[in-house]
Amino acid sequence: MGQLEALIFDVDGTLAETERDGHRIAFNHAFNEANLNWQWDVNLYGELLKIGGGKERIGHYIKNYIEFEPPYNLDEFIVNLHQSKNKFYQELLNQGTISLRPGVKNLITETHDQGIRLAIATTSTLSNALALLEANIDPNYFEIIAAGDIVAQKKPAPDIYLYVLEKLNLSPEKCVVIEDSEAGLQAANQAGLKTIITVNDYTINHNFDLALKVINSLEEINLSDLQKLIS
Ligand code: XBP
Ligand code: MG
Repeated sequence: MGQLEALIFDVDGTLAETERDGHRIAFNHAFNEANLNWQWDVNLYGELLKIGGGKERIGHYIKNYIEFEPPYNLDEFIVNLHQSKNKFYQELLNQGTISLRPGVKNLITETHDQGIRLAIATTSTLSNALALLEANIDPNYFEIIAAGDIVAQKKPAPDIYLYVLEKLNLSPEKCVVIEDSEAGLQAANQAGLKTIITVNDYTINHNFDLALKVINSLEEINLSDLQKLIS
């Protein structure tokens, strides 16, 4: 019989719908500010989301979608563009335009109040993940906030989940992951973790065969359901 000791949350798409009206808009602002005539519309952004990580996503776009000569070193150019995008993204969050998905706050609060440990495992940049939390919920609820470049390889590689497990000093069967995407599910699965999927518009057609359960929002589940699912 397994006993739930920690809940590990993905960020983008899971805690909040940050992509379409958050990161995407911020990327477009950054392109505009850099005098680039690139525009990522909702459909194109859905395709680009296959690549996790903002810097990696810009690099993938430059390589596969357009003809482009960077004005200086490409890696530096991408880092600068990504920093500008993150500034716009955090401005959006500070304006309070992006709230948590239904059921998220209740589940996190319940978990915290029951003394079960909480962690974050995200592909996003740490400052972006923190800005989302700070605008919506106490970041101190999370014992570990593992983000972005802290590991060598982003999701679907398992690195970020293995890192969290190491920091929590727990074996995977004591934990449940909450994710929204196939890449996130693959990452968690390869780390030996059981995963609940909360789908959104961008991920509804992903393959979730490996998930413990697929739901439309965290309103459909509570802590005792999660405890039963892993016992
Ligand atoms: C989602 C991502 C991120 C965001 C953009 O991560 O792939 O890259 O789209 O954030 P997750 P950054 O679902 O694992 O939270 O620009 O900060 O990378
Ligand atoms: Mg996600």
